Amino acid sequence: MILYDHPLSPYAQKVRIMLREKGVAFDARIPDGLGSGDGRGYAAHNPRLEVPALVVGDTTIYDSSVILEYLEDVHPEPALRPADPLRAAQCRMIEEVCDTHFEAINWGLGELRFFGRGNGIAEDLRRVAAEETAVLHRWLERQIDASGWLSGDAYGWADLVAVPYVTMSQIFGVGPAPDTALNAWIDRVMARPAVATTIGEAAASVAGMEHYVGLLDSGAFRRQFRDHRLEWMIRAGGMQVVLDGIAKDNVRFTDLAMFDR
Ligand SMILES: N[C@@H](CCC(=O)N[C@@H](CS)C(=O)NCC(=O)O)C(=O)O
Repeated sequence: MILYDHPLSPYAQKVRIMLREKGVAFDARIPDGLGSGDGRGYAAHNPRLEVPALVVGDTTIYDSSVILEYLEDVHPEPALRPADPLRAAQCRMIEEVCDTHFEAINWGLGELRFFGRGNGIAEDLRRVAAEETAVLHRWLERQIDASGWLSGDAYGWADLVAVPYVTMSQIFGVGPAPDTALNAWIDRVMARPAVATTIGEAAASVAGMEHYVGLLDSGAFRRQFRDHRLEWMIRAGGMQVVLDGIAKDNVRFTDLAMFDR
């Protein structure tokens, strides 16, 4: 199976973890031009020009949540989605909150650190990010079951979809405090080889990202400021970052023309 992804993408990490939990071999590839908005080639797989995308025969499935549901359907063992529909719905809610509100904060921190945005206001944006991350950490902590897992009485869906986001906040220096239940949960989840391998790959890829600072002006990147990410940047006080990015053409929005190919 070919998986178009990037090791630092939390959406891709969700898929890598599930494939590994289910023992499905995959060949991970970074699409040419990822992050540039240039759709020649990769748009045929995913008109949103995003990773992850999983190639299954003649079909490419995109959107990490859709991919996870597909994998659970075709590889039901070991089961990661709880059998109880209510518990499964709770897992999907945790996934939705992490994929939208949590991801947007980490992404904002990445724009500052890896792409050098936020001239003059970077510290203010980082402070907002730290405060908001703490809110979501507290929310996640309240979702932990008496069993110690987010998914109910066993490790599963909600644990594997949340761990890329919480460990990313650790990478950005705003992880949960050592004495918290959420931090203990990270240790528990990281004991899974599928998780440890995937999160290890993400952490190892950070060094490569540090080389991107300064490349924004080269035109190599036109970063995708979409939905929750755009909202976060504006909400946190970074409207000027958006305006500067548009003026310099290193910010882009969804290009619907890609769906017309
Ligand atoms: N809803 C999508 C979001 C995927 C997404 O935003 N991926 C980012 C990487 S974290 C991406 O590929 N962005 C392309 C770009 O920045 O050009 C999913 O769950 O798969």
